[in-house]
Amino acid sequence: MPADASLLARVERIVNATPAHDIHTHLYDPSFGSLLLWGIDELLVYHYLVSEAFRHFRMPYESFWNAGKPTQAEWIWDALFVRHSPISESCRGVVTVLNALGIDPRKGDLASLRGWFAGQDPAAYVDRVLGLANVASVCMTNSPFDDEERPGWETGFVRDPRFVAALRIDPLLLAWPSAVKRLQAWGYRVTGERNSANASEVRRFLADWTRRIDARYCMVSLPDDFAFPAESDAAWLIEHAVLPHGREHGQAFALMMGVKRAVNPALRLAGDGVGRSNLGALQHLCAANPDNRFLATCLSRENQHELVVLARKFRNLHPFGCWWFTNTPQFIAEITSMRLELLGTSFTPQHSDARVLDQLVYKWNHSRGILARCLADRHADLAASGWTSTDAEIARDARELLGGAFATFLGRE
Ligand code: FIX
Ligand code: ZN
Repeated sequence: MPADASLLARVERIVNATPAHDIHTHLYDPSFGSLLLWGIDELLVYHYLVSEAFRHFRMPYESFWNAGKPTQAEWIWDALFVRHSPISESCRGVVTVLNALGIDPRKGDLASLRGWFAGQDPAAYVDRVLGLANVASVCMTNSPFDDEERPGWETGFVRDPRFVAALRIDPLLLAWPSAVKRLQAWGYRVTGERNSANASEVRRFLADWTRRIDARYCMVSLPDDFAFPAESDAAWLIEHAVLPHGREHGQAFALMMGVKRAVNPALRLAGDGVGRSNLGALQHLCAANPDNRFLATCLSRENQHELVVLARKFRNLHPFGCWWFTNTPQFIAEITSMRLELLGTSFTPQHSDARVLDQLVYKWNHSRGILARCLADRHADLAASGWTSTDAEIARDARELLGGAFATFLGRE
């Protein structure tokens, strides 16, 4: 039942005051310099906005890509904020960010917004954004296959403890023949054959990178047609390298399921789509590997109920996030309520997937509001059944949902 205004206000106060641990982003430790994106131009050229702006653009795709970032940002601002109301979730996000920073987006133009951001000190701005978002830690997505990122890890740097690492291995699992060449160049004795020598070298690679970056978990995003067991490189590598590595290092494996990469390649990063996954693959992984821990999020709305039911059957499975195309108020509310009703607080309702630092502010502001409403409604139902919750109990729920249950699942309380 919908919570009354006073219960809702209590839960909102508690949820807003509880720091969140953001378990999946595309942000970087500030030591990576320009890899950590921030500011108005980056907010505007976010790939979510690029695909929305192309709903209005008439220009050829290449004209957009050939223009510099400032021009792209101006075109997007004009199409989505000037010529139309910014009512989509990603457009509203930019408005929420500006508002939280004390900027009225309706006063002044893009030039004045740029002037404001240009005046910010990057280090102080990181503190300010994390403070406004009430985010205690940010998990990065760290790929040894990323040529811009890898040198930073190889050289080493003083870590910002708020930015924790996750080992991303899409190219290893989804493009094995090319990954073999890269691993060879880095000194791993792989040939590409599916044999134990190759599996053990891949495990050595995973172990080296796990130690180098102190990876909290290992992760991959998978296409909608991912199958397991299967006669595929990915299935073989998961079974013979990733899962043994996970058992040896006590490391969870995160599967982000259901992305159809490059449905429209002309849109580049904005061109990925969604497909319904076969969660039988995840069921098999969880059932056959009780000593491994799995984190999972699904991109397709149609997979959400099945994922929650699977988590009721397998305690080695932890659902997380409302990912990308499900990160809209309506779907967040639907998915979060369903998870609360079927799993209690033993899941992680949200991750931001932020690519631009400032987005933490809107992603967490919007998500917290919905989470508070869903949680308040559960406590209203509970009260109607005869159990009145205390503030301390609601605060415990909030801590679990905003990172506590995740840490427990990973064994890192
Ligand atoms: O695979 C992923 O981690 C996805 O989140 C990204 O590839 C995607 O581009 C994104 O930013 C979604 O929010
Ligand atoms: Zn992501």
